[in-house]
Amino acid sequence: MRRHIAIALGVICLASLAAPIRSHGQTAAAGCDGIQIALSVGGAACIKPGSGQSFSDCPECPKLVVVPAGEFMMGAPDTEKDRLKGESPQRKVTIASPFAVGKFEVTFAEWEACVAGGGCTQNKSPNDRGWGKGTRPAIQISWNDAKQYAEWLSKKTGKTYRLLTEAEWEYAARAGTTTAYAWGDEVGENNANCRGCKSQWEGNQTAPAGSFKPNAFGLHDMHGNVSEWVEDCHGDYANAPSDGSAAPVTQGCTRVLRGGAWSINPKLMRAAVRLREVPDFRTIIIGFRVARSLSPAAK
Ligand SMILES: [Ca+2]
Repeated sequence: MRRHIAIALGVICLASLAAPIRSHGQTAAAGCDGIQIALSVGGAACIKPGSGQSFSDCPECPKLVVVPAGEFMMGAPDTEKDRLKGESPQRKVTIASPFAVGKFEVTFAEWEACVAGGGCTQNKSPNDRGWGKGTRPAIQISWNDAKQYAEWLSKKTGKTYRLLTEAEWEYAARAGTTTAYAWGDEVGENNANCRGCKSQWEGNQTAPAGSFKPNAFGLHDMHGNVSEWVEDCHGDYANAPSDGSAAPVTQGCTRVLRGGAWSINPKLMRAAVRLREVPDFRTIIIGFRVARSLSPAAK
């Protein structure tokens, strides 16, 4: 017997997990036209990559969408206005398997669940500046703090939660586009939260997660709101990996931040922009989102 429960854009299929393994590493199940994802709470979600359908492993876990496998040109083309030195040379990057990505930046409510659950011991009460917590993205989060959250979530769910690699982040942010922003080459009006994005939060504070339209993969706030830590140490692109993996760890590594933020101008909110900071740095424009691996080997 199979029951379908509509959750947000997605459909959770409580079906048998006894299914053959597909060559790309996900399980297939009769009646599921996407990927059958075993959930921490039991049962499974049937999700079509790239559809924007979402699932989560537990009520307090982040909502996730599934990004499809594919390839893209990482970095800014020579013709891109406002391109910065570290954004080239462009190179083709292949993402071999679908993976799950937080639909939103990790929120204060999700952060507080981690603290209450005994994780996130390094940063038990990040200051919200009086803007409100709940569905606003957690701020004042260091790279080390973000790693502790992913570690707690992995332990809680038995699944592999982690930061996105830098290549995965740009692939997910572009969502098939080649323009400066996922919606085009101009920042436009009310497409995101930045200083110059013409939204109601205009350069003053964070917006509640999901206040703007999602990109083609169903992801919100990849551009703007809070700048997001990714896994990689910052390095130049000349010898960077082309398989979607993180750049090698270097001595004195600074970690990459992506997507710009509420107080940052549009030029630094482009999909190709790379900022960096030391891993224990916390500030009011920095947060993060998580990824979840989907291959059976990684749970
Ligand atoms: Ca963001």
